[in-house]
Amino acid sequence: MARREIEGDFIMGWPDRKRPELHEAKDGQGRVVRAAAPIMDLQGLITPTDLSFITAQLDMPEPVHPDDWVLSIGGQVDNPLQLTLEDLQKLPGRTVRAVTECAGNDTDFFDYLKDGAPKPSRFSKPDREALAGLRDKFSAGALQDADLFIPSSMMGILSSGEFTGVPLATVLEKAGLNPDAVSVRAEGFDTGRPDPILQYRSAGTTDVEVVDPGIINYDKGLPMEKALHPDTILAWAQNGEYLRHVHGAPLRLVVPGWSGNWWVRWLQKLEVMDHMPDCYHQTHYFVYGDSAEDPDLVMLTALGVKSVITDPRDEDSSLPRGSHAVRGLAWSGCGAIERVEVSVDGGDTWTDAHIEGPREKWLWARWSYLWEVDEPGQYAIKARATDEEGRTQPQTKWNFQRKHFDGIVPLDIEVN
Ligand SMILES: Nc1nc2c(c(=O)[nH]1)N[C@H]1C(S)=C(S)[C@@H](COP(=O)(O)O)O[C@H]1N2
Ligand SMILES: [Mo]
Repeated sequence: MARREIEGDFIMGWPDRKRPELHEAKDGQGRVVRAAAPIMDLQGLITPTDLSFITAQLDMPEPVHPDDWVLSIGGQVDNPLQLTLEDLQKLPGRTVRAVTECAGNDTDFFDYLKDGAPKPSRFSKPDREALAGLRDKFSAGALQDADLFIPSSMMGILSSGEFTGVPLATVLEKAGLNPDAVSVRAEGFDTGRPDPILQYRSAGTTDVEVVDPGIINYDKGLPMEKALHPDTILAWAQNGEYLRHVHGAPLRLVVPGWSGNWWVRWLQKLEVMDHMPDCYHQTHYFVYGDSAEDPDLVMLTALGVKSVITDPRDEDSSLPRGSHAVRGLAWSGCGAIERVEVSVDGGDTWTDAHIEGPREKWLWARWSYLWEVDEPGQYAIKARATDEEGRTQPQTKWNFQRKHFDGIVPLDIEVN
């Protein structure tokens, strides 16, 4: 085989192969405010920080220098506290490796599986024209920034990382929890007025009633059981470095297994409560049900269980007969991946794939399957993951905000 010349990027002055890129959107001042991670092009288990996804529900706040920052802890506690970053770093720390997946990641696959809508591509770059179309369609027009987009395909709104900080439980213990404490309201210092276009985009229609809470701070009321889990941490670092502003510096919540919206960034306040607070992003958005009027509407919490085929790809269009590695990722909101099965006949028969170690509780695992194919033809390859709790993909039904997609998406490939 002819050797391909190295062409692409210069890294540290040396020519190198083409590196995956963040699919990013900038505001009018050239600052990155949204980004999709190129997860299909990555290797290993930890997403490089430069390639991690970014999303925000409200306006991006101005950065706060850690020296000018304190975290206040109050509410149903014996000793309300004001802690600096230094104070937090004097407590016994912890590092957690976990997948962060936005509740809206892969949302368009719901329509593909349910209504036979065109198959979305996990590779499509965020599309400015599509956003302009969305603006027209929903005519909410409230996106403040002309250069802002919502990734049209809502793909790649996930990444994984190694987060370092201190367990939230340790801080709560220090403050002395009252016996009637049931939740911890975590508040960020970002503010804004929720843009109805996000709700319309989620529901795929303007025909949903959208509550206007006015200008709010981003907040979530974490139920006490999850708040006290030792892996729920207040993190100041990601992948071996202090947090970047876009990821919530100086301090963010890391809530392994639960969708990204729980991972409150830019923390300024923890309020222990004797009830579940009525947070907009918990009781109106990031809720699960058949419609906004569903009497059984519940807040979204743990992710389902999910696999993605990274090789081969729909885009490969055709492969020669022979042996091919089918490879991918699998993860769950409820623990380590126990099993991944692969079908090369559209789901009639399934074979176990090899799960590559390590299998960690909150992280994704890589898996692979050697596909020997002698017959030319059209193939649909599927992967199906099961976690250590015995939950098999998919766990999540269609829901009106189309959140937590974990369906089985066939890979269509021609062999000749
Ligand atoms: N304060 C604050 N925290 C927030 C948000 C926000 O808008 N404000 N967005 C949430 C959502 S919906 C997601 S998916 C994650 C995204 O985290 P990242 O941008 O660091 O990847 O942050 C969460 N934490
Ligand atoms: Mo999200």
